[in-house]
Amino acid sequence: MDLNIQLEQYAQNLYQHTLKECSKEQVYVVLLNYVKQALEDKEFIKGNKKVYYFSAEFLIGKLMSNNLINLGIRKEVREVLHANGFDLAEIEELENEPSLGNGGLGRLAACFLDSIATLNLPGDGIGLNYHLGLFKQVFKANKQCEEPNPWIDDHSWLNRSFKRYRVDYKGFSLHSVLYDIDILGYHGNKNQLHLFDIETVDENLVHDGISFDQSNLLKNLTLFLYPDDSTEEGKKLRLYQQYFMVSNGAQMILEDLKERNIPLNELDQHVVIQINDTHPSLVIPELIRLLMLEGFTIKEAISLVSKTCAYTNHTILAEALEKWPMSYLEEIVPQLLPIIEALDAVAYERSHNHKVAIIDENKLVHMASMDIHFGYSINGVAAIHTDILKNSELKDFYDLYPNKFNNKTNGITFRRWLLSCNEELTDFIDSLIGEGYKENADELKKLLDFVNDEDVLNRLLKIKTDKKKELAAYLYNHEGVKVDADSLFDIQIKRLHEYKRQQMNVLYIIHQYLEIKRGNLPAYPMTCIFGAKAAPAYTLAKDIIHTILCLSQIINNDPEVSPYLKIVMVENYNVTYAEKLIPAADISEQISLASKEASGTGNMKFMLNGAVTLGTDDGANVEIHELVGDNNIYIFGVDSDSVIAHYENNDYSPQILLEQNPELRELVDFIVSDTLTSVGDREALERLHHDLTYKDWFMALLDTKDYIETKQNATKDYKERLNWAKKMLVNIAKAGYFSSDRTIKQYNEDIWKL
Ligand code: GL5
Repeated sequence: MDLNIQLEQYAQNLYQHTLKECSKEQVYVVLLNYVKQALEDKEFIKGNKKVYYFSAEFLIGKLMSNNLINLGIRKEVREVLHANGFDLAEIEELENEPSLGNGGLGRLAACFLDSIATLNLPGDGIGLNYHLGLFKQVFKANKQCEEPNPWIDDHSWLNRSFKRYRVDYKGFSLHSVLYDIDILGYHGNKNQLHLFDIETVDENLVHDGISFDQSNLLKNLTLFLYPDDSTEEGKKLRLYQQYFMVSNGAQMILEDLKERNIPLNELDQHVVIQINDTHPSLVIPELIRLLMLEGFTIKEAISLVSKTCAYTNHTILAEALEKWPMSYLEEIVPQLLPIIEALDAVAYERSHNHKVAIIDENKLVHMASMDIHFGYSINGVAAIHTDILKNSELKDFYDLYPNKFNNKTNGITFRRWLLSCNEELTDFIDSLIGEGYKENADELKKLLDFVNDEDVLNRLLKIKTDKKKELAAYLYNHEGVKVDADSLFDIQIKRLHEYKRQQMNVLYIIHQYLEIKRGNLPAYPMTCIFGAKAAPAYTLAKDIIHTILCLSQIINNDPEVSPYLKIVMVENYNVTYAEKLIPAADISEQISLASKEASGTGNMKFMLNGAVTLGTDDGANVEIHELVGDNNIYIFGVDSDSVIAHYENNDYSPQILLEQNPELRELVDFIVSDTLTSVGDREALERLHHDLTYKDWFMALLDTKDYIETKQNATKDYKERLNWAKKMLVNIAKAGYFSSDRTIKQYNEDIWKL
């Protein structure tokens, strides 16, 4: 039936209005209901074997535009709405962004679900339905404050399922409820994201920002993603959450097998569980426990589970490799302890090496160790990251199980990160090389034929400028800052963490500010844009945000400086914001300390949208560098081997660097200058100053000089517009490798074998 007529029918049924008579909000609901029905009508992807992607985070972003694209009706819907006086972009804007993730790890999970469905592979996500999700960031007095981020309203993509399970904790049980979100492949069929929840969550428990009674599990279990774990209660709450997720997921998997009359001893032939970082690691002992309840011996259960589970490591930072005290497990899920002890014994039998123990001498249970001993595949997320795992971080494990280790370089879904967020560029690419690249991203290489075509290069520049104008208007409306769309847009958007070195970017900004004040004007005006949330208990990260906001206040209001330099830190950076920022970027800041960024995926999104990377040889930057060549990327800084050596030899000293470099000292000292303290909180600024001076654990000062020089070179090159456009084109053309379709094909061929 004609789309217009169908939408009219929905409008009639829901509101007794014609489409034209509906408000924008009503049009959104009309469209939501129409699309949900279209998804409902799609078939589930079927197969003999299915992957379950267990993850604490699914940073799925708004879903309307992606669903329209995957249904193949976005253009048609736009026309129908337009004919009725509505703008699809405005309607899409009304959707609440689900708040189910924090950073790249969660966004990767979302890209993977899209690609799994697009490749027509059976695969579902398993996670939790956090009502308030990750906090909402607001700025007050140049500081980050946290507020609840309610995102679920009466009209959402969640479908209530009839499935329920009982999850036992020591002394009590919780009954789950399940919400599913349909995940449609591009022009294909669907899988699901399963989000477990409890009925009794009480959002009113929250007061004063995001504080709440952390002990009241019946009311708080699924309130927040990553509740503050600086207290013991907070840590335990995370453990309660993790067990809830994995127990529900494991029960659902076994129930499904039974319904299909598949004997449970064939588990590994029909199911793969991909453990996304260590948050879901308890699925291993839980599945063993459930199988034992079904009559398997522990030996049989361990063997079966070991053939079913695979683990992805997403970081080498110790803070993210979770270790749970045995005492917590005893207090919360005592039923798992004998199993974990048995696993520890098996691990020791195999290795005779305490360095790979599951339970250490301090009675801490190492989740990653359990995954590696009892998973059949261990992968890192970029070539250099996997090498570091093999050769240093997890060397003892690699020596024990060399065949389990493999690399799967991350990827991104082009449906969201090109087709949806940059239609102008998409249409232009279509006009040059056809649409084949949408199914086979490698075909983007065909763009290289145009590298000397001035018309094409000028069009690319024009599209970029248009996206910058759009962003400038948005920033004016949302942040109240006027930026010049003709300036160079330099963008660093990612979680706030010292290893990502936003503080080094701060030192660059201070350098430029001081230079401009001295009359040394930059080669080109620049707008430096940041987006980042800091974990609520991560004081230094919040200090860095504070410093950026203070700098922006000083610089943007200084008429001597602001024509050449503007600073914008966007509030509450999220997927929706990223979709506006990335198409408008000229320079993509990927400046982590080499060896520390496992992969990065923002780097890929920027590249695909024609931004040029300024980065260290870290994570997937290394692969981007190899693909585009020296001329189309700006690489600086010490390499990862030197960094690892510094840590091993414990010989890095910011103090010595500062003594030898008065210029560097001037930059660092500016953080506590009268200029900055006049608008900022002295204590916070001093804390950052002190840290950089005496600690600088992520060696920002080591690379600052090289960073500033390289960024200045990039700025000079930017002036040569056609030459710069060539770099843009090469980056787009070489981005095909970073399609998550490629990544998922590799997961399937090497690990899942669906
Ligand atoms: C991360 C890494 O830090 C990123 O480098 C990586 O790209 C991402 C996906 O593999 O995983 N690990 C992590 O905990 N978050 C990440 O972004 O949040």
